[in-house]
Amino acid sequence: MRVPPPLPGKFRIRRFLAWVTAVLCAAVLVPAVARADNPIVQHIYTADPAPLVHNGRVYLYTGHDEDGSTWFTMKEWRVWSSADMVNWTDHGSPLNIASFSWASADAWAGQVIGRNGKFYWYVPMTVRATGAKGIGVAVADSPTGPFRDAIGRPLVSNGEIDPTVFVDSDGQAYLYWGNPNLWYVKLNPDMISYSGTPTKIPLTTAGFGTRTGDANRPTLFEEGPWVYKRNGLYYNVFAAKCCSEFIAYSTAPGPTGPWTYRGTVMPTQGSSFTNHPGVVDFNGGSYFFYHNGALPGGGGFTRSVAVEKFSYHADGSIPTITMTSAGAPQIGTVNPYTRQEAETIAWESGIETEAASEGGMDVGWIENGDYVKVKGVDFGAGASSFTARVASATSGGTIELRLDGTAGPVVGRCAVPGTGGWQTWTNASCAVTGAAGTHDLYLRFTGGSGNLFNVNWWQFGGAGGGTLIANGDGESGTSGWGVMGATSP
Ligand code: FUB
Repeated sequence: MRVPPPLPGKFRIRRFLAWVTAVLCAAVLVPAVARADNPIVQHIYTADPAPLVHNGRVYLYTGHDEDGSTWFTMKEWRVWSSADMVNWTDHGSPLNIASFSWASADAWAGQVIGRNGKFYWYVPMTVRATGAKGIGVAVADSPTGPFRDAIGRPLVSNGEIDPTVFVDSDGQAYLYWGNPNLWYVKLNPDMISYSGTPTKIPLTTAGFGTRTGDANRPTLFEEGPWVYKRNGLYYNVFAAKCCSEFIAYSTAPGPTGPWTYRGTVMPTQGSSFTNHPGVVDFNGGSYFFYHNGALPGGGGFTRSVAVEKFSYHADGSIPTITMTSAGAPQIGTVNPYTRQEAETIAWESGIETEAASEGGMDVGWIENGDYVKVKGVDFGAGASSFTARVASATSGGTIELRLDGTAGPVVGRCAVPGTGGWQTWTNASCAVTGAAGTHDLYLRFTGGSGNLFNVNWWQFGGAGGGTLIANGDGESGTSGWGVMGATSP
């Protein structure tokens, strides 16, 4: 049992609640074993998922609910990515309210799409000059950014939110958004301007279901549209009814309708009165992203993004999907003999992440007993060494390498020295025995009191690998994060 440490206010509430949960678990003798992998991110609250498949990875764009929020207090957007749907790399925040000189607040639900070798991120915010909601567009050369305001003003601003973007097979791009209405406009090929004027999609009960009890909103459509095409059928998956919301969908023979209501995708569940859909196909499977309030301290304004795998019915209809704490199954295994980012995580306890001076992110704010779980690591015939890139402004500590649980067998203990600074990096290495075959790897951190050290990346050496190589990495966006068995869609 550990007393929650003093922390900047930003982290205090969530970590205190995590500590309370840990104490309660200990009190009822819950064993320290492998655990669920949903929600996807545990070290911050995330909301409004928008997945994008690119070059064999799923990039996940989310909002960020501030700790202790009592409103949708959201200042930045975040990027995560995975090649196996269970271990997610934290790419930090390449876009925030300050990226848009004309915006004042509310980094709410957006979506990213790739086109012409660039990535366009459509996001709703409050327009400072009017106080109304508008939608901005940011552009980047990589899915992880950096993103910059593409036009220096709102692309559209009619007081409504939640853009979704879709490029049809004939090359015509559409931007849809709305709450309480549902709008679309045809984007030009440059993706940062449009032709014609924003048009309202008729919200009929045939198209979007029947809501009872709200004379102002006769249909179920509330917000958060997610539009895509599959096998010639156009889908609009959306947050329905308020409040609490559930996820419903409609289909159409064309991008602008006519829409037919098709029913529930995900019932109201999960301790958050909003939900928000994101749907992709990846590596031969279909995945539904959503959010809930499942983390300690979670709720309507402290939400977390999660994912489930599903299969369309033969007629193209979407099954009813239920929230789980297990999440999607892993695709392939992780190769420990290539460099892995420390911020590639299936589950963690106690850590935070931050920008690393060497590029990308590192795992920091580590205290005694904190851990990072990496799921499904294939050690092959066996590992013989471990190296981690570490930094410590104090006297360091130890990385325990455990298999299959925080109390699982220790296959190595790596001493981390003080390095003279939290961003003064050195390699710490140690011998490894007993790590062969496929296991969940737990990096469990031990030491004295207070913050111990930071970890930027790690890599094993041994039978399956060789000497340490500094290859590309997940931080750079598209290469090098080795997952054996995974293929591009
Ligand atoms: O996250 C703020 C708002 O809550 C989003 O824009 C809506 O979709 C709802 O999830």
